[in-house]
Amino acid sequence: MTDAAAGTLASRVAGKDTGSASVYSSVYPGELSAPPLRVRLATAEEFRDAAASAARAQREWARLPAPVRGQVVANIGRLVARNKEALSRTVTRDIGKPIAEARGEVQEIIDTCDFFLGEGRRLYGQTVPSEMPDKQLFTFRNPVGVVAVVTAGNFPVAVPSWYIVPALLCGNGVVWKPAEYAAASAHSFYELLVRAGLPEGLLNLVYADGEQTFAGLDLALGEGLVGKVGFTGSTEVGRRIGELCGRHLQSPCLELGGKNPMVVAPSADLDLAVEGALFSGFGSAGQRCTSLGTVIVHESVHDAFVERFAAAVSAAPVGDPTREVVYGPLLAPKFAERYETYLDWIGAHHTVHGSSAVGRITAADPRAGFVGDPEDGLYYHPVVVDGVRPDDDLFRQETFGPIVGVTTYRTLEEAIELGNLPGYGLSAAIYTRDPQEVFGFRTGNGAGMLSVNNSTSGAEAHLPFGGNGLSGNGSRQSGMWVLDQFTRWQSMNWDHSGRLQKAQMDVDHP
Ligand code: UN1
Repeated sequence: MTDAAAGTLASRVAGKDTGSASVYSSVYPGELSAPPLRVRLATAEEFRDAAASAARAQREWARLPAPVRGQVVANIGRLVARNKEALSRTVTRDIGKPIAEARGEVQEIIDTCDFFLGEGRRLYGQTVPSEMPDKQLFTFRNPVGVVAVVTAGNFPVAVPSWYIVPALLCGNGVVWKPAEYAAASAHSFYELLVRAGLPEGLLNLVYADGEQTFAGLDLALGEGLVGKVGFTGSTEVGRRIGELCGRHLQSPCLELGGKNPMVVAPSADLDLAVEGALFSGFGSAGQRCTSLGTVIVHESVHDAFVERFAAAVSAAPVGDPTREVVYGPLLAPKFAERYETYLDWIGAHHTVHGSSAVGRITAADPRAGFVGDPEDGLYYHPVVVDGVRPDDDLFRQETFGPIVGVTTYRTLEEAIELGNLPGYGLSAAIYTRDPQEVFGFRTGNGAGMLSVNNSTSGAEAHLPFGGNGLSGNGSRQSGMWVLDQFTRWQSMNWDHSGRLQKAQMDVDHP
């Protein structure tokens, strides 16, 4: 996109240009020399104003019957389906996600709309028996008001849709702050959302840097403009969001990082496990929150697994994301810096532990990590580090890059303990043919999402998505479970006895 087009985009999405806010230059990570997309960043006050605008529009919106709001969700799904290829290409061209994965991501929006359009006719409350005669109890779901959605750029359209679609369906307004480096994807999705029939001001897209976002959230929460914050991103930022919301007596919906383990048991189909490890370890360059962190392989099959895995990783095509590749460039320079730090660490430690880095890389020199010329784009080699140990940084920290560790275990208990050790709890997988092991793993592993003979990535839109521990505060996105995030229960009792019946006191206890 040219600077001229970018200027138009910036002023359209960030509101009036006061000249006071800074500008972010979003670079296509696959071609660093291409002209950047320039995005004007909002101030904290503008963020608050966007929330206030959503709050004003929300009152009318909430009065629309839920099935009618469901029709708007259906429109969103139809529009996205009609523009699937264009939106997928925008995502690829914006963040370097391989086109096949970008299409999958856009499909995830369509699936989300599919699910929630029906929910408009089902936003059930309950009728509940009373302990007294001639009295009836009810429950209702009320919208929370305005949902502030703050999202990462690795899933720049699907993950935002997990919040925005059900939030709107439930009768809320939305202020959405996407990652600046994924501005083009956010803008394209925003345009489709608005075209689907949302009233003016109900959904506001605001680009802002981290500090202005925090300050803007603080203002909006303080003034009672925001009823829920939904955040997908790093554990570190999630912690700050949690602290901020706590000060305002709110609990956010948090979806944070992961250090997702894959256990490969003695009975596992090793080829299937290798395929799963390649997809979840290196697909999207390991930049999904569900990406594989460590393979925990039984010592009896370790050598066979590592040999096949290293061969598969070495053969994996990396490069131009418009082609059939396992992954393209990293998302943005800050993630490349992080990859290089880990590469340094691997270079300094792997010999100390007597282990070896396999795949395409054995050197400590960060430049050795590049595929092609570093000036071209943020293309990096995949790295498999065999022999990671429980006290290694690489074992405990989310790398958010194309680096996978391998370690061994002897008993299932040990494998479970190793999987839980980093303290995250998003996704975990086991490859086994033994049902006893499946259920032992299920009860022992602390993750919100488990896979059996399948990779750690690839959640479906109608299952609860989310994690525990460092991966989140137990809140769940997707499916019917998310309704509890974007509505608040209200109860009502209706006494038609014509007299004052007192709960607990006017009841005969046999
Ligand atoms: C994320 O990385 O924040 O299950 C979401 C998956 C994808 C969603 C990942 N459907 O890997």
